[in-house]
Amino acid sequence: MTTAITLVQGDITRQRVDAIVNAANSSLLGGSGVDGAIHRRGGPAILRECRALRASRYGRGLPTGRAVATTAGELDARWVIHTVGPVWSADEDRSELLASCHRESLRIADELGARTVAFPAISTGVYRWPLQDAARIAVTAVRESGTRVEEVRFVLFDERAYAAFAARLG
Ligand code: AR6
Repeated sequence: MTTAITLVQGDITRQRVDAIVNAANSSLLGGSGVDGAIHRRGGPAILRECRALRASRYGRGLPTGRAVATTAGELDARWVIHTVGPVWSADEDRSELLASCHRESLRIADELGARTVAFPAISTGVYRWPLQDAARIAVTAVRESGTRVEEVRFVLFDERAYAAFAARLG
């Protein structure tokens, strides 16, 4: 089955999808950017599950490039899939970790049976990944994932991010 890749400019917390991907950090305990917005709008149930994950499977935190699901709380979705993007580095090529965030998030989505999944532009905010390059890595990883998800929706916060993804999709 082919996965439709769609683009929307807007706020990921306003999307109605089966799963919303969060650009989290290893602590899973919240942050700024998308992470802050998801916890604010999703309410305390998400953080409760994140704390439980830290107390069990992920005592040392969620490693970069991996993904884990929790409830979506009050968001219009069933799950939030938390993934940890790599911090951009000019000296070291961390592209494989950014691709892994997309693959692992979709693997979890497949396990859950999610059919629609919204992704932010992982690592392009606080973690400073250049947008064009992040768009290339994200779109390629989704295309090559073999996921059963029917729609992968990239939700881009501003015009610049939208343009970078639109250029990549052609
Ligand atoms: N909806 C969609 N996209 C958004 C939203 C939103 N509500 N808010 C911001 N963006 P960032 P990162 C865009 O910084 O670079 C957090 O503190 C934003 O414009 O959220 O992966 C975590 O806890 C940018 O294009 O994530 C980590 O510590 C993109 O989302 C760290 O930041 C990603 O920006 C992760 O950094």
